[in-house]
Amino acid sequence: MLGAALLVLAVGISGVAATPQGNAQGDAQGKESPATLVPLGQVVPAPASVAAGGSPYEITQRTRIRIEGGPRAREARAVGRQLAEILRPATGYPLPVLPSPPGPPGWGRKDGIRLALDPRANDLGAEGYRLTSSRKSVTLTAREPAGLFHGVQTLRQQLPPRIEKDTRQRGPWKIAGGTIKDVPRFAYRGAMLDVSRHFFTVEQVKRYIDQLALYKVNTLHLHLSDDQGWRIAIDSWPRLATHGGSTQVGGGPGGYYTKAQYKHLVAYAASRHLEVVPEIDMPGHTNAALSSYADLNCDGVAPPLYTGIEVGFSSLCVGKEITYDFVDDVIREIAALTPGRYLHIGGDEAHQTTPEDYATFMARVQPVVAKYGKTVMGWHQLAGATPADGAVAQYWGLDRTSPEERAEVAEAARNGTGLVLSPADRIYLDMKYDEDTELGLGWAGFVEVRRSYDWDPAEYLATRLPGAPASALKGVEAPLWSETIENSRHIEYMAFPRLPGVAELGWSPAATHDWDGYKVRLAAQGPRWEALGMDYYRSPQVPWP
Ligand code: TNX
Repeated sequence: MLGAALLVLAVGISGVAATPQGNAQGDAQGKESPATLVPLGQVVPAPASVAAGGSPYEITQRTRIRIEGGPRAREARAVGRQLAEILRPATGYPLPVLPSPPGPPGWGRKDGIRLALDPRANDLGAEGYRLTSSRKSVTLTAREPAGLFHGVQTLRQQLPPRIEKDTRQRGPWKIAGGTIKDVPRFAYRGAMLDVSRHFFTVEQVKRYIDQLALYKVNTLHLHLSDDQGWRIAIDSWPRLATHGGSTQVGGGPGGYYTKAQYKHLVAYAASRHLEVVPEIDMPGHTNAALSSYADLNCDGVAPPLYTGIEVGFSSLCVGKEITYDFVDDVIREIAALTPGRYLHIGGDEAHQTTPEDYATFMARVQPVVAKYGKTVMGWHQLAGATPADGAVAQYWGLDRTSPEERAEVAEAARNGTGLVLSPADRIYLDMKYDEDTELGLGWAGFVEVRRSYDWDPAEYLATRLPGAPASALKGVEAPLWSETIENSRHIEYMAFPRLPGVAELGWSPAATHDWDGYKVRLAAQGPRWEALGMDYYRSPQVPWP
């Protein structure tokens, strides 16, 4: 409530304060004025609280980025450098990153942009930050580097969209005055990319990571194996990648990540404060593995590689011991590449497996994940077996999902299984926006921008999964399945503008939820995506400038 009141107040005040400089909608002619001042807090996701007021801060030729990191100065400096790299191309300013104090003579200690790590700032938690902006300085404070990084994303959105360009642009570069205090609603804010149906290169995945980071998404779930392709090198079973990864939907060449490439991706994500959750989908969705090793098949015959888009036809052989040798090797090697907590074992659409076999399989496989120090994640069908202690189930149901299936998930949640919500008819980024969308699938219905944003995770839990305790809810994740998605342009067209809405559902307090306000903040992102060279769907529901 307080958050909402502050936000309303903030919009009111900054609206007035912004008048002399123009506002986010541009000048009287409707063109973007170079003096545009983004009202404080008019960013995505909406901050928890905003108190706008006072003079703006202007970044100039003389602005310094000062680091106060104490014993963690190195981590704070890394975020400071990232900020400088964002701001330098368009401003053309040197923006040195300096320790503070003392700094070079002639510069007041408090001038410039300050990034401060404060170990006592427990109110900011693991990811929160405080941003204060006034005539002399902008200060970002956080307890953890992730908080500083998220604060940098806010600061970036407070500047005009052309700050994102890689060539010098006209200033001035002003940040509205006031204070933002911001902490996330949920700890798990994810996006999933299916690199199996179509393979995406390291560069393409890094591009998506950067786009996710801009909206404070902190988890990248990589769907690394499916019927159409196995995308990660496993030393003890080399044909998984070399054969199983050799093609993709439509019959193109496919591909896979070497361990060095995968480690590089994980490190790149970590530098943007995202944790990678690797998924090896089992026992179904395994044709690429079954095709690579005949012994994994119950009949000992390897099927051909598959390049279509059907689901539910493959299964590991639950009754064979070699299956569990395979699973142990794969999980061991992937766990060794994974600094994050979770290892996702899929478990969806195992239509060739009896419920008994499914339960047997999961009872043997889940302890292997624990043995290698990881926590089980699975699609919500895992609730049909007995989820391991601390497991997290990813709910991808929709309004027509049966009451029995929901009850099973709710019961697992009562027994301690965590839940991440990915309702297919709300936040599956591969669903078409409407009947004219060329990319994507339609099995969960059309999902326009408003539909993907305009729901509440806690209310969803209470109404769709009654009996599941609110404490089970870890957050939300937007999956992007890639049956029809072949390149970065396709990823961007389907993810934007829906992904920022999911990010906001994960980050912003429920009190800020408001489609009419959101669509205006979202619209202001369009020019930013254009400046970044991104594609997006020009939804008629959004008042693009
Ligand atoms: C269902 S969601 C699947 C995927 C498909 C997706 C297409 C889930 C756990 N399984 O295998 O790619 O639909 O939307």
